[in-house]
Amino acid sequence: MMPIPRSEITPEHIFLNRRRFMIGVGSAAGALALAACTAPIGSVSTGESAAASPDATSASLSLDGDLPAALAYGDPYASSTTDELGDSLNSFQEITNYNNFYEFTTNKQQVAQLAEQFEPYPWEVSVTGLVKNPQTFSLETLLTDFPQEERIYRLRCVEAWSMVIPWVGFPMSLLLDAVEPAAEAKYVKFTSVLRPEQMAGQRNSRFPWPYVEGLRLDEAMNPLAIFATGMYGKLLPKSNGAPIRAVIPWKYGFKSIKSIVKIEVTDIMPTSTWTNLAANEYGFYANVNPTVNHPRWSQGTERRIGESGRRNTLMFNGYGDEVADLYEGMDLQANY
Ligand SMILES: Nc1nc2c(c(=O)[nH]1)N[C@H]1C(S)=C(S)[C@@H](COP(=O)(O)O)O[C@H]1N2
Ligand SMILES: [Mo]
Repeated sequence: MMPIPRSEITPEHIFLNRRRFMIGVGSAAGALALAACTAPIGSVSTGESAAASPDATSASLSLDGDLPAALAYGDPYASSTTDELGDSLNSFQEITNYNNFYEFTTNKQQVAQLAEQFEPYPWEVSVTGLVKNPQTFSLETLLTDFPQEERIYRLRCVEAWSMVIPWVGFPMSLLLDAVEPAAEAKYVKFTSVLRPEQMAGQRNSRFPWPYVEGLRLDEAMNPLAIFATGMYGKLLPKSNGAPIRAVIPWKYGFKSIKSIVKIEVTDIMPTSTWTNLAANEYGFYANVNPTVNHPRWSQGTERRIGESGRRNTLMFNGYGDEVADLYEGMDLQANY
């Protein structure tokens, strides 16, 4: 186990990474094109909101062109070449060609190809349960009503590989605030899309579809928890959970559920797909923790994709300053 020097994870550095993007003025027309998936997206450009970031420089992202072009690989944009620890970003190519997305296949290198037939537009996310203001959000509403910003995060898979990924998205807390959780709300349950006709892996009954996940409400409200709508300045690629997925950077990757269609606020601890499959191996919390090994392998080190050799795994994946207080007084060995 490696202690994390406080100096290495100053919140300032993280905040500097939180460059904001705004969907441009052309977004109304663009969003309609997005929904219909028939017309060019027009000028859906994400220009920076100067007020939003202390280090704002002029950088503009262009999602101009037809939807397929907007999603096409090439010209990936990120505000920095590293995360706040100085670790290099993984390339767009790496991030989109080494995926866990069992709805398509268990072969990480074949997800991208099999996901081509998936149609993420139009899209809606319903938010219900113990809330005062249940709502169904269209993708264009999610993109335009919530401020989109860049978050460069490490992603640590429970299988002991990792990447550094420049997401674009917005805090989960903003969406939850919008639906106004009731006083008795304690947890949030997420459900992925069920579309076996477009998702080859869902025709495999080895797994209980749809994929589900959950968080404690206070975990979901933590400022680091986001819904990602993009990556490298582009709309979220299909292989990474288009058009909207969770990213909870201090937890093992399986908690970061992809292609979300349903969010339910509840007072009952939700189960999750991986807990259902093997509760002794994958618990509800799944916080990255180098001192709690998986029953079948060590969690002390990890392989950063693109690097040879191994790195030490950091407690809470290096985000302890921001999330450790969520677990104060808890036995993290028992609550794995
Ligand atoms: N719906 C769904 N979400 C999912 C998965 C999945 O198979 N289905 N895999 C999880 C796992 S194990 C990991 S490590 C991350 C991988 O995200 P990435 O492919 O964007 O790197 O997605 C998570 N979210
Ligand atoms: Mo994973």
